[in-house]
Amino acid sequence: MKRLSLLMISLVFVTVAQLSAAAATSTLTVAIHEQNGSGESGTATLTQMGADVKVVLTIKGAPATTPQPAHIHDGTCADLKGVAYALSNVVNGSSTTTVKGVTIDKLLDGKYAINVHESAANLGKYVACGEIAKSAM
Ligand SMILES: [Cu+2]
Repeated sequence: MKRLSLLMISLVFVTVAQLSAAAATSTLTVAIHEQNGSGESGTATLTQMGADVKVVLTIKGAPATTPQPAHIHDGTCADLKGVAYALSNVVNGSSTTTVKGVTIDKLLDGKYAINVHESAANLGKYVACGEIAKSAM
């Protein structure tokens, strides 16, 4: 009986330790991979800013003058669904957006992918994509 209560106490300690380890994610870097031979790849850096998430895309190989639409989509890069959150166009390889009313943890809990399209005129061609996940880098 004494052994059992010791076991129970240690289980409680382990649970408390795990809860404190599950603090809100404050920053996350997502690798953005080339798609369709575009030569474009880079990173998305997500930073929790109060109730909003700042998303900074840094893409190498992007055209200097053609703005490239970017979004956070539902789904995965292999199976992209609708747009969940719009991002600012990538211009000369960079894009910064404040996505209102979301947390990095909410994004991590779901299935979301950040993708970049070739141009507004050619949205159907995807040039780069990365899934929002802890193991993304
Ligand atoms: Cu998109």
